[in-house]
Parts: sequence; C-alpha cells; structure tokens
Amino acid sequence: MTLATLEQIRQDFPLLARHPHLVYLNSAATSQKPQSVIEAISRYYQEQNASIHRGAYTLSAQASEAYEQARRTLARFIGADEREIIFVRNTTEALNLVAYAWGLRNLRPGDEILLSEMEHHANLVPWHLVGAQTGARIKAIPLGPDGRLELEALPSLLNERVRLVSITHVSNVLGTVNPVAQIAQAARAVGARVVVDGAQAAPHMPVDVKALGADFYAFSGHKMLGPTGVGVLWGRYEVLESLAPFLGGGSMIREVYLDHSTYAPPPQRFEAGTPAVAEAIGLAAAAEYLMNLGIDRVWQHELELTAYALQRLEEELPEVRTFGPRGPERSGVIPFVLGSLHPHDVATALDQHGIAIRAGHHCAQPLHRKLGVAATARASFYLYTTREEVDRFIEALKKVRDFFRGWL
Ligand code: C6P
Repeated sequence: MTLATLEQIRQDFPLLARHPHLVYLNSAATSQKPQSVIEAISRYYQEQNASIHRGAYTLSAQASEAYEQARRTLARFIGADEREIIFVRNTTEALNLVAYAWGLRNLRPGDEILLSEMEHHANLVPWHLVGAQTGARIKAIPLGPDGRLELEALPSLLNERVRLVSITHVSNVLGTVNPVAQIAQAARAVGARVVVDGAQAAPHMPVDVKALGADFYAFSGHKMLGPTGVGVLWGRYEVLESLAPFLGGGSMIREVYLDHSTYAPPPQRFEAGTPAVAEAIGLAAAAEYLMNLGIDRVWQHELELTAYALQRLEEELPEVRTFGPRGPERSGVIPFVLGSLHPHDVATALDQHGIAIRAGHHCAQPLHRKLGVAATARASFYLYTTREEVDRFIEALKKVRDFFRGWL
C-alpha cells in the first residue's frame, strides 16, 4: 500500500489518533475499528433502534430491513447467498453450532473427525465435547517441521469412517495458509462434511466460500474491523436445511404447540432470540470498508510487511527464533521466542516501549506442544500497520535483548 493510502487509512481509526505513540501489533486477537463502523452502530441506536421481525410499526420494519441488509452485505463479502449467512456471536459460537446441530445428530461410535495439529481451541474443544457424547474419535493432520500441514498424510487419514473434516484456513499462531480447497475436495471424495475456521482468513484475504468447496465457514466480526459480539457462520443451503436447530426460542419457529414445534427455514432457524442487531450492522459497515479498500490490497500489504519483518528479524536478531512457514503465502502473524526469556516477560518489556503484542499459548496448546515450547510472543499486523511500526518493534526488541543479555 502506498504511504499516502496508509496515512489515510490510519486517519479512519480514532483509537490510533488517540494513542499516537502506541504500536498496536495484536490485531490477530482483535482489530481496531474505523470511524464508519463506530458511526454505523451509533446511528442505528440514534435513528432506527427497534425490536426486529416483530413490530407492525414502521420503525421496526426499518430496523429489520437494516439487519437483513447487513446479512446481504456479509453474503457479498464472502460470495454467498444471503440465506446462507447466520449471525452468531463469534467464531467459537459458529463452530459450536456446527458441532451440536450437525455433529451431535450425525456422528456415531466408530466415526472419525479429522482436525489438524494447528487448530485453535475453538476448533478442538467443541469436537471433544461432541465426540465424548457420540463416540466419534478425533484424529489430526500432522504439522510438518516447515510450519505447514503434512498433506502427504491425507490419503491414509481419509477413509469412509471420516464423517467430518474441520480445519483452520489460516493459523492464528503460524500464519500458515492451508490449502482448504484441496483438503475439502479430498474430504468430499470420502463423503465427509467440511468445516473451515476462517477467523484469521476472512479479515485479511479474499474469501469465496463457493470456490472453497466447504460446507461451513466461520469467522468473527471483531477481528475484521467490526464490533465484538457478532460473527458469521456460513453454511451451504442444502446442508443448513437438513439440520435441526441448535438453540430454541423466539424467532426461529414456524409453529409452536404445548408439546412440540416446527421450525423456520435457515437462516432464521439458527438465530433464536433477539439478535445483535446493531453489531450486525456494524459488521456490515466493516465489510463495506474492506470491500471499498480492496481486500486483496489488504492481503498484499500484510504479505509485504511480514516478509520485511521476518527478514529484519533474521538478519539483525539472531537471538530470536521465529516459527511458521517461509515463502510468499503467509499471513501477518509472527510468533517468536527471544533466547530463553519467557514470552510474557518479552511482551511486558516491549510494552514499556509502547509496543502491544500478545504472549502465551494463543489458545493453541497442542500446536505449542508440537513446537516444543510452552508459549510464544506474537506480533500481528493489519491494514493500518506501517513499515515504521515494524521498525519500531524491531528496535524495541533489540533494546529488550540488550537489557536481558545476561539472562538470554
Ligand atoms: N484467536 C488470537 O489471539 P473468537 O474468540 O470466537 O472470536 O475467535 C476464536 C478463534 C477461532 N479460530 C481462530 C483461528 C482464532 O484465531 C480465534 C481467536 C485470538 O489468536 C484469540 S485466542
């Protein structure tokens, strides 16, 4: 991205102006929000707020239309049909929805669920819970030493017992971009359903759910410039139609009797109760922002910054060990350790220099076990991150190294 464009982009983010000395390198955890998103939420409450899909009055019809318009925007964002967009709280809830609505009813003892060694806990724990209730067994595609999944293992892992493959599109720790279309094709060939955790992909790179060939795709609003409390589960319509609800209550029914009920078609079938209307509208404003800018440009910007940061780290900080694949296709997250220092100490020391990064297991304990470390420090970039910020991060890291030299 040109400097002029980046400067303009940064001006759209009020928090960045309020903290001019902060270098925010934790967008993989949650992104900052542009003014247009903040205004869309505020405008909704000031001008349109009403109970949706219920009122006979004009304001309610307007609020309902704004919510449904948000659904159409999100559908356009990922190349889907609007009836396939289910608003949920976040990626975690989306994956739990699939686990309970699909997994609990379709898995049997002896069935297998295929995950990978680089999954976030949100794509592990729901399957543990459903596996324990159904008797389905969990297997994982191994992670190779190069930070990529060992796809050579796929043919021996995939067989007719595998009923479901659930895989992350982009790793939140390593930045690895998984070839989900290829994995989905192999999974479908044995009759397995395919779920994709898109939490770290949809905010950063162009996603066309139809081209991926999956059955479900999940992502969170707060990681893609939108508010917390809203996310999306995309499901292939014929699959959604075949599912029973996950949560029951108002808004998701067709008819209710004292002893039984019938259900609305998707997506309403999976949106029980009053939804997060303002948040969905804010998320649509975020998707509009990304589409106006061009999400392919966001991706290019992150690829360039990541390559630049990795090269500087390698050349100038031999005490730093980074993890993740080398090569052009890698998202803007850099996990690292500095000598034998605990990543929490590194993050705290960097904070003294105004650099905000995350440290810990990043909700990926099996992955860290495989890497042979208890935790990593992680710097993550987004569309508003500048080269100067990467420089400040590296210079601060050198100061931390010098300070702790005796303990490294
Ligand atoms: N990763 C991170 O710092 P929620 O919390 O539901 O919005 O997203 C969960 C989630 C699922 N999958 C992946 C790949 C993720 O990265 C995340 C969230 C944050 O890496 C918080 S642990």
